[in-house]
Amino acid sequence: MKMTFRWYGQGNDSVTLDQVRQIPGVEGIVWSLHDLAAGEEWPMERIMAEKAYIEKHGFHIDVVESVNVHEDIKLGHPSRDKYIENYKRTIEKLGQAGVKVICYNFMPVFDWTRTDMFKELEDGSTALFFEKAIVDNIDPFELVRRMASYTSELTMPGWEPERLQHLGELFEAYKQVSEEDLWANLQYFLQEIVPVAEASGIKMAIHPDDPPYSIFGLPRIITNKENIGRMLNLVDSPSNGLTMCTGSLGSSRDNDVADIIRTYADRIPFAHIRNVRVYDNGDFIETSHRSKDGSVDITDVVKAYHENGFTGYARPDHGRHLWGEKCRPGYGLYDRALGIMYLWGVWDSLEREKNR
Ligand code: DNO
Ligand code: MN
Repeated sequence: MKMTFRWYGQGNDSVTLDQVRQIPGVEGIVWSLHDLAAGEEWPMERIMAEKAYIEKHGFHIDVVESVNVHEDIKLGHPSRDKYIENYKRTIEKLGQAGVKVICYNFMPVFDWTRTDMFKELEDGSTALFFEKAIVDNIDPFELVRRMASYTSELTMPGWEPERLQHLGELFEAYKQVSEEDLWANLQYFLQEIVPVAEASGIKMAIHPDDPPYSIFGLPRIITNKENIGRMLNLVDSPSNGLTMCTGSLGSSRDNDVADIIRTYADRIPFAHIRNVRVYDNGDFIETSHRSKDGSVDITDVVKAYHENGFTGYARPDHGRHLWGEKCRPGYGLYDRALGIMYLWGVWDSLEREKNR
């Protein structure tokens, strides 16, 4: 397991790389060019500048999260071919720069969805929260206004203002797109890009939908074990893989995340490990990594990776906001650092057992 940490770039993150350096066992920075719009071809100079900055601080740049997919690709519009060409060129350039894994998602309109970014937990810390009744009862415009009220300083990936400007048109367009259409559009995309990824030494790793079910009537397909199997079979190649996110899949009680890991271990180049507490009414809140604190058995998750000899990349994904830290929602320093130490604690004990 190669430990990494997501970082949003200089001047765009409350955390510095010198701070990340002090978290035990972190070798790589998970990065992106966050100011570029979905569908744009990434300029080589920008890639090389980011690489130089991250490497100067002693980290590798093996994992990019995300290269976002333009909505026209997900919608299957004729203009998709132009955006797929740009995507291919970006994959090639990232391969030349030494990148090994590209995380992306195929969620229509919204990336991850929450109703509250700073919901208080029993211990006084705050965390990302999803109240199902709110999402079931408000319209998407209201949700966007709610999310936007948290984004004053740093824009949140997945909730970029330019993407959301066209919300009305997007919802109109997706009325024509069924789940099966979305599958066909994903297949078209993968058949085009996976050969380019193979030739570039890159593994594509799709991120599951968060939460893993339809919201606002939009189709969502990367939601459970069966659908992940279907996705992997669309193009049967090691370069067509999964970002296994325990928090996203774990926010539905129907998913047994450790079982999903055991089933698809050889197709998981990138692990997002975090815990989430799911309530009977479908609400969920992000918690500490500790198994006891949430509904996901993180100890068993790490065990599932360990018994499969996992050599891929992992990151703690989101954390709570602790000790008054001012940071991007879910992306503070402290709780992610604590999470990493929990993951190493479990991993190192398993290593010790194995070598006994
Ligand atoms: C939530 C996060 C996601 C992820 C994107 C990747 O679990 O990991 O928001 O960054 O979906 O495209
Ligand atoms: Mn994730």
